[in-house]
Amino acid sequence: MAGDGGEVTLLGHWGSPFVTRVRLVLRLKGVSYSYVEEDLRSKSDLLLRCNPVHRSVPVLIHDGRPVCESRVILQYVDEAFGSPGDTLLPADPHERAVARFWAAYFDEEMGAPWDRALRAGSEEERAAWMQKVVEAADGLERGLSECTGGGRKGCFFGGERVGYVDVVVGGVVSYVHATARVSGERVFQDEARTPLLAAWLRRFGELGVARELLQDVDRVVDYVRFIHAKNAGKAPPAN
Ligand SMILES: N[C@@H](CCC(=O)N[C@@H](CS)C(=O)NCC(=O)O)C(=O)O
Repeated sequence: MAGDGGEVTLLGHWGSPFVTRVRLVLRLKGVSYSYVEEDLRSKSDLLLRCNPVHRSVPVLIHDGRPVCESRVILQYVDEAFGSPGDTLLPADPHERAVARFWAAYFDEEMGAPWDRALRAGSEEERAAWMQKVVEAADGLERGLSECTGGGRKGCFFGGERVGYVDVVVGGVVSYVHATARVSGERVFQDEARTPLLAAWLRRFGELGVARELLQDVDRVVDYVRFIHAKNAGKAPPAN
């Protein structure tokens, strides 16, 4: 039964989209867990012991054994909890490979440049990285179309229900809205350019699990402005 089989602890940080995706999967799989908020400027000994290689959150500790890297954690939770027939990743090996492909695409082609944009030292540099994110959304639109038969099988990457890729992408939803407010880039929100992603964004945001767990957008807006100012060498606004 979900949640059975040992104590579960998640080391996280409220602003991290990688942590958000883990919180989403734990809730979707019905796993009870304790949450420990990390100060990333002064990491705990527990975090450094559990993730000595990357020293990053999220880390999931199950029965004393750490699992690191968010996509690895999602797959671990999917396999270790819940009933075997009720997984986020599809049962069919080819469909599973397709889901893993698009999850990796999202992290590499969208998440990585988005992070560079967040930490850019100038407005020009930030805009150039965001342009890469917006362009990569065209590829993700293709992925959503592939996973849903052009939208005929449902609006999520998992079809009618949320699957692995939805959780991976779902971690950034508050950043999508915060980015639109801070710098005007409408990632996923362009109905003409990425209609399936625009519908995905609306439907995902309406899910109970998303309403409950996604970060407050106002708080993310302040956080994004704080990081922009810090990296531009200006005195950051009070956070
Ligand atoms: N590839 C990692 C990325 C995790 C990551 O970048 N976490 C950030 C927070 S969003 C972190 O802990 N950074 C450590 C630091 O700031 O020193 C994953 O998927 O878990």
